[in-house]
Amino acid sequence: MESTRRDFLKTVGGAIIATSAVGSSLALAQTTKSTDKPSEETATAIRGHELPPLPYAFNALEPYIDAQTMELHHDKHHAAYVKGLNLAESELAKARATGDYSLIQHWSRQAAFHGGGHFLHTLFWRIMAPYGKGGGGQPSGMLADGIQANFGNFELFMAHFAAAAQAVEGSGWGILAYRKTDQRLAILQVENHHKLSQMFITPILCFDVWEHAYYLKYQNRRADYIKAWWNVVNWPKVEANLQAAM
Ligand code: MN3
Repeated sequence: MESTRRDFLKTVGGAIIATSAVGSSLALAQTTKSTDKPSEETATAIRGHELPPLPYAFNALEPYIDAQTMELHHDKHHAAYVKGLNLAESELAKARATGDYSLIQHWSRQAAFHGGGHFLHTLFWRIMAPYGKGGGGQPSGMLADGIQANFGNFELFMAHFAAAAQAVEGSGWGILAYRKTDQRLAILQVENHHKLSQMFITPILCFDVWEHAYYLKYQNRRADYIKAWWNVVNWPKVEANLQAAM
């Protein structure tokens, strides 16, 4: 067993070196060998992050979010975060393999930034839907109950969330998260993709207020973008996220 583990680590170490170039990808991932029983070793096999496809067409969120913004945002910006995360993780893996941790602070920061960017964008695409086809309206069920219990009512929640998103300093996100520790919903302002985050939270709704998310259509009018965005929020999906987080 011990030698198997050593062989595995050696293999992973080899993979680290072999895939350390830009664009390579390393990540903690589930086992991919369907014939093998999952084990501690295979459960930590290394695999890259990939850009997930948009769940709808670039123009699906018109007129609230324009097609050109969606295309650039997904194909260029999100893709860059995936690439950045893969690079950071491969460099960290290289550091483990070589024992050279001289750039540990740099690559840890890069992993936090690009990892936050990748995972938040992945959530962002999925909590939106075309207006009238999943997008817009109001939350119901468990999510509506949670919003009422934590914020008073939906209008108060919207006002709080919009104010938080509006006031994010520079680039960042408004986030609605479930905090398992005390079973509360919380609204967060996140700068960049990771700063001002709280520990022990699971984002269930996130709203990109980087200028790349709205500048082509709204220029500097972030407030107008926020107001329009409510029309494409997919509340049933947000509720499903809450249930999954609980
Ligand atoms: Mn973005």
